[in-house]
Order: sequence, then C-alpha cells, then structure tokens
Amino acid sequence: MTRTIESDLTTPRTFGHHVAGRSLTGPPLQRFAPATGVLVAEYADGSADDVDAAVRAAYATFGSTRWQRTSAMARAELLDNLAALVAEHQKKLAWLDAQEVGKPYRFALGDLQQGVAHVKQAAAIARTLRGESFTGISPGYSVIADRRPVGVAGLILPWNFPALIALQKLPYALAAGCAVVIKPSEFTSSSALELARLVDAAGFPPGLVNVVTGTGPVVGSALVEHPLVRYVSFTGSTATGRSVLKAAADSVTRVGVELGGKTANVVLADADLEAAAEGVVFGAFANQGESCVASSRLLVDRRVAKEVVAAVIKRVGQLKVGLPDDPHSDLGALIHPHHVEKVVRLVDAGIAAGGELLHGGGAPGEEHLAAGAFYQPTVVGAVDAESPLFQEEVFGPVLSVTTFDDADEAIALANNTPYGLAHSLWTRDVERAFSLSNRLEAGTVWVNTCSDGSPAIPFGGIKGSGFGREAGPEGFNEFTEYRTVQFRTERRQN
Ligand code: TXE
Repeated sequence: MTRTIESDLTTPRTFGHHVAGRSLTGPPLQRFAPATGVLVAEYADGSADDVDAAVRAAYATFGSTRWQRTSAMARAELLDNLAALVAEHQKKLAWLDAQEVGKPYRFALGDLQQGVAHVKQAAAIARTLRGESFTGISPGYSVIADRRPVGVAGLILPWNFPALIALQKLPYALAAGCAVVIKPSEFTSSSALELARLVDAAGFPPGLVNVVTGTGPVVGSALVEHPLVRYVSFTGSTATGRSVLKAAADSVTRVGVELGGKTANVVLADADLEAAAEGVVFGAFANQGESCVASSRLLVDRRVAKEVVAAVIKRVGQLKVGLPDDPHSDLGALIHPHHVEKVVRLVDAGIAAGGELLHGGGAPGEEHLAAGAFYQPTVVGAVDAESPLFQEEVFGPVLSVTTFDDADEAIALANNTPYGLAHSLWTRDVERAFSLSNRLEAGTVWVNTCSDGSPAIPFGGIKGSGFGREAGPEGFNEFTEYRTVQFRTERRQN
C-alpha cells in the first residue's frame, strides 16, 4: 500500500486567527487527529474581542473606496485567481481536512475539487450579473432594481466538509461584494485558515476575508450578535441553529440555516433493485455517514425487502474502514470519541425498540485502528418509525431499514421526521416518480440517484432542516438585498 502525506503535515501546525491579512495569536486550542489520537494542530482560542476586531476589519474593508469601486466583473477575475490557487493547493487542503475530520484523503480531495467548481460558478454569476428596470409605470418615471451586497457576512462552518462547505458559501459572498468573517468548527479549522490566505493571495483586499477560530458559544455567538454583521450563513445542528436564530432576532440579522437531515431512500418494488442498493450504500456510508444528506433510512417495499437488504449487506461487507492516508479506505474515523458514543446510543435505542442488528455494530477489530474514533458500517433492520434511530440524525455510518406495504405508507414514513433536507425515490415508473416526488417533504428530491448535485443547483432544506439556499444564483442572492433606484424626470402628475 502506498502512503503519502505532505511533509509539512507530519508535525503539529500552529495558527493564529486571520484578521486583516495578519495572524493574530491567542491561547492554544488543540486538535488531535480522530483516527490516531495524535496532536495535529493548535489554533487560537478566540474571544468576543477577536470577533470584534475581525468584524471591524471586514466592515472597514467593505466600505473602502477600493472595494466599493471593484465591479462585479473585476470580482469575477479575482474569483478566477482564487479558483486557480485552490486547485494548485488542493492536495494540501485535502490533507488538512483528512487529518482533522478523519476521512479518507481521496474523498477529501474530491471535496476540494467540488469546492473549486463552486468558486468558478460564483465567478460566472458575478460576470453575468444583471438588474431589472421598470419603465412602464408612468411617463417620466424610471426605476432600476438590482441586488446589493448585504455588507459583512458571518459564515459559521461545521466539521464534516470543512473546505467544501466553506467554498459553498465564501465565493458567493465574494461574488456579491460582501466582506466576510469565518468561524470554522473548533475541530477542523486549518483549511479555512489556509483558504483565507489564498483569498488574500488571489488579490482580494486584506481584511475582506477574516477567520476567527475557537468555540461556538464564545466565537460563534459573538459573531451572530455583532451589530455590524448583516447576514449569517450557518451550517450545523438543529439545536445550535435554534440558538443562532434567537441571537439573530435580537440583532435583527438575517440568517440562512442548514441544519442537517434524515434522508429516506424509498425503494418501490418496480425499481432497479441493484442500482437502488448501490445508491443507498453510497449515500449512507460516504463520509462515514457524517453528512447532512446521508441516506440514513432505507424504506423498502416489503415484497422486495429481502432481496434489497441482501444486496445492501453484500456491498456494506465490502467497505473498508481505515486510516485517512490508506488509499483503500472507504470510511475513516468519526469526528471524536463523544460522537462515537452518540452513534452507539442511537443504534442501541433502535435495537431496544425492536430493531435487528443485520451488520456491523461497534468498533472494527483491527489493531492499527484501536487508537481512533472508528465505528463499523452498520445496518439495523425492522426499525420502528417512532424510535430515536428512525427520528434523529445519527451522523454516522448507520443505515436503518423499515418496510412498507404501499406507496402512501412509504411517503408517510419518509415525511415522518422533523427534517426536510433531501429524499430519494427509486422506481422505473415515470408517472409515479413524478407524483410521489411532489409529496416528499424536502428541499431536494432525487429520483433514481442520491447525494447528487452541482454548484449550479441551489441546495437547502425545509422543516427542521432550516431555510435559505446555498450555491447557484439563489446561493448568491442570499448575500444580497434588493435595491431600487427611482428616477423622476418629469413632474409628478396629480
Ligand atoms: O454541531 P454544532 P456539533 C449535526 C450532527 C452532529 C450534531 C452535533 O447531527 O452530530 O450536529 O455536531 C458552532 N452560536 N450536524 O455539535 O454545535 C460550532 O462551533 C454560534 C449537522 O459539532 O451545530 C461549529 O462551528 N455558533 C451539520 C458550528 O456551530 C455556534 C453539520 C456547528 O456546530 C454555537 C455538523 C453558538 N451558540 C453537525 N455553538 C449539517 N447540517 O450538515 C456552536 N457553534
């Protein structure tokens, strides 16, 4: 087996905050790699004062003549530079994420490639920006309407796709003309800090993009509560999302919240069952299941359940759990040992409610994985729809299986959670696909695929999964407010 790791990633790295193009030190916050338990990074543990310094730097840069006179076309050029720099440094960024998340490097590299596509998409939006005009209201009265940047945007990032989710938000904010303060997860801050350096190197003015590291209750809250922050884009748990919404109410700050999900894969009896099994396994276990769109629930027609579950388990048995630098790893470690405890608790709850352990459960037996936060890919059958395993976001490598007798029951089961991020439907019948997809409560419905997407397509949830959209023109619009300029060239006729 070939194992390579960038030479400067073998010793622990030290970062300060990134404020106005400079590194700002603070007390150390250590990150131990979840796969090995080894210290890999020390970030600065930020305070409300650090947030204030970063927001003020962003606000000053946003208001500077230089930035205010930078056209959308010029912003597109800068984003082109950024796309090239991220592509050039993608291996290093991917290693940082692989080490800190615990995920296999090859998937972290895929995340970076998607991230580059977002930067290019944002550049294309900036390059083709248009407004509207209202010319028929009355003589001598013309109105132009366009989208203006909100000002300073706060980006609060989770730990599962650190660089990718940063790049799902940041380039659209820059395309819109915003200044930004990023608060990465305290577990996975390195790639955001490196990205901020690349933004400066791409030619954006220092101070336009700042990063403050530290804990959520201190740094995250201070960012949401800061009176100069006009929009907050948050990705994380529903519980923390609620705190963000409450804090934003006090400062009358607009927010977009992406709060996870409980994706159902509804497999009808007429589906291509092999394709469905392949899709379900990919959707459930990619990124160790630590994904907001993870296909954590398989809902399958009772008549084909045996066949589908057998095909799923065969594939799950072939998945390899391993270290991030092992090129054959399909799943890496979970984010930290406490998170493994959450996964164990939910699997136990599913079994206590009548579920049957069909595959996996517990840590893998391999000795070289013993120091890490690993959990085997696991399948639990006969999961009751009211059990916590069915209802709660596991965010780990666990697939629950529940059977149904007809399509109405399947739709009711799929919709029977607080979440509404994404669902998948597997069938060969186009008419049924069309009518049933309209009844699934989610921001994204996949038909005969899952965990698909593109930077051109807006992404986000409904219900407990939050609101607001990322990527594409709608993702760009989140960082803007609509503005009209009204010209009267003749006296108003009364
Ligand atoms: O998330 P948190 P956690 C889900 C998943 C996971 C669970 C807990 O089910 O098991 O959440 O993960 C910052 N004000 N998702 O505890 O707390 C925090 O520092 C402002 C789904 O890590 O939501 C981090 O940067 N910010 C999700 C970010 O919020 C605060 C991805 C997310 O952390 C804050 C991750 C506060 N008061 C977890 N408290 C998805 N939607 O994909 C914390 N933060």
